[in-house]
Amino acid sequence: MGTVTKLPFDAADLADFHASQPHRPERGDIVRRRYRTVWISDVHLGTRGCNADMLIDFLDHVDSETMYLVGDIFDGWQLKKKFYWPASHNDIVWRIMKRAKRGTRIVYIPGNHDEMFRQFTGLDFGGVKIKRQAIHTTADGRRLLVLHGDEFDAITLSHRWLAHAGDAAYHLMMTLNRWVNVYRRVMRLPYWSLSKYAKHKVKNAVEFISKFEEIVAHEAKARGVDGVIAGHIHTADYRRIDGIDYYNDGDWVEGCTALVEHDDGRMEILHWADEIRAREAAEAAATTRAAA
Ligand SMILES: [Mn+2]
Repeated sequence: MGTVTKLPFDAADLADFHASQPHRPERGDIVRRRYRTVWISDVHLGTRGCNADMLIDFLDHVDSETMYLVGDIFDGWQLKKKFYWPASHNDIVWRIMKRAKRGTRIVYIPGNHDEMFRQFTGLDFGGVKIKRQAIHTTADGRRLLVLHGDEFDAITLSHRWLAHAGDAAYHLMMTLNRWVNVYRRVMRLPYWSLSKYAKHKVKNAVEFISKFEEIVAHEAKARGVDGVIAGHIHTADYRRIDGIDYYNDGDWVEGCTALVEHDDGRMEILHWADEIRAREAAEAAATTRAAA
């Protein structure tokens, strides 16, 4: 994977990105919820699978002192095959650069799909620090190792071809997922993840996920930290494994989840489709009350 992937912009221009204008302006009427820390990963910008609208909504409603981008933010593999870059994807980059400018500490840990950023490890693009891994200290004093998680593919997948077969099957699933949700939107049904549903039905996938979680936790234990935060497998989770706190922040392709830390160190997984649903239900109820 040593080939260079062309990005929709020059990486050096990232520092000036906030000076440009977003296609969709930020909502000025929203008081943002504030957390100590936010972790997101597996956004896969540059693919149709990315739920950009949902992530823009999240970024417009949530703020934090620190934000970790835990890899696969861009999908260089797909961009290389077929160039796809809608305005909404630019708007996400713009929002991230803007919050860096406003003073949010942002740490970007590239994954395997955006490994072209790994060559910039140690550099700072307009307040976004690129790191290979990080140690995060929570408000309640726990030391958590933050990494993407593809480091363990050699152990969790016995052969490289299996990873790529998985990649093809995965993109087929994403296409189906998209059509299922176009239909559901037309029918005014809430967002539903086909692949998330399938994953929990398929025994192999369940085994793969738990094996990944155990291996990552094992590595954290060997490193002498209290816990670990990963992405990569698109499965948001919290588990206590062998004395280690294992967290996964999920993804913005299927689950649309983020991991957050409250001011007291308490951690929570936010399911953004559920948050939107609850907000819309509350708004509809308020409208009904106003009309009555
Ligand atoms: Mn990955």
